[in-house]
Amino acid sequence: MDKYDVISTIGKGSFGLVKLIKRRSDGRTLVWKEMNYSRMSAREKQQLVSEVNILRELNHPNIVRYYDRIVDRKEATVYIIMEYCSGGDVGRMIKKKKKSKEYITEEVIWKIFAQVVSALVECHSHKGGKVLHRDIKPANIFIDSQKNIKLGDFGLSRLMNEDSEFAQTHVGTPYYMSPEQIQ
Ligand code: 430
Repeated sequence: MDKYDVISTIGKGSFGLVKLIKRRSDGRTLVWKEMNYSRMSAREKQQLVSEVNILRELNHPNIVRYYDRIVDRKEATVYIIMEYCSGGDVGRMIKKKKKSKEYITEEVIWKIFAQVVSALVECHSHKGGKVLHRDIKPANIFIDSQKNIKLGDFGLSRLMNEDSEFAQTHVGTPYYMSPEQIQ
């Protein structure tokens, strides 16, 4: 924990807080997702462990980079340290554009689409089992300072390998569910 300085809070959710932090060793700006696991069920804890394990293996320019995790047993809190995407998420970008009655250009839409597809190719060809994201939506697509697109939030993702059954549970956000999930 003393390797980082907390700068501010950037977001809140049912999971906990997301904070902007600075790594002391090199001054690099990153974020951490703070999650208290004291009231989580065994299943939710397992999901959290699996999210971290999936994230740390995915190393791709269009996937939010995982750096480290800290477990504070006394506070029953895990901190997942990730890349900072200063452009925020595409969900917010759409809302802002709508409010100011601006269009997103077709060029930008294609750029976002192509980079999300690159991220998916990486997930689906992951050695050691395909990673299914299962919740792709504008709010889970982030933009970095150089306008690169990064797929994030693998909280609902599943690893599929020879010994896993096909995931049959219904998760995700209904608007963005794939036809095979709807089926
Ligand atoms: C739950 C949280 O998840 C996030 C947030 C990420 N993030 C990285 N840089 C950011 C800059 C601004 C806002 C969010 C940023 S990456 C990430 C993830 N799980 O991969 C999240 C998700 C969607 C929208 C907002 C948030 C947040 F506000 F809580 F951070």
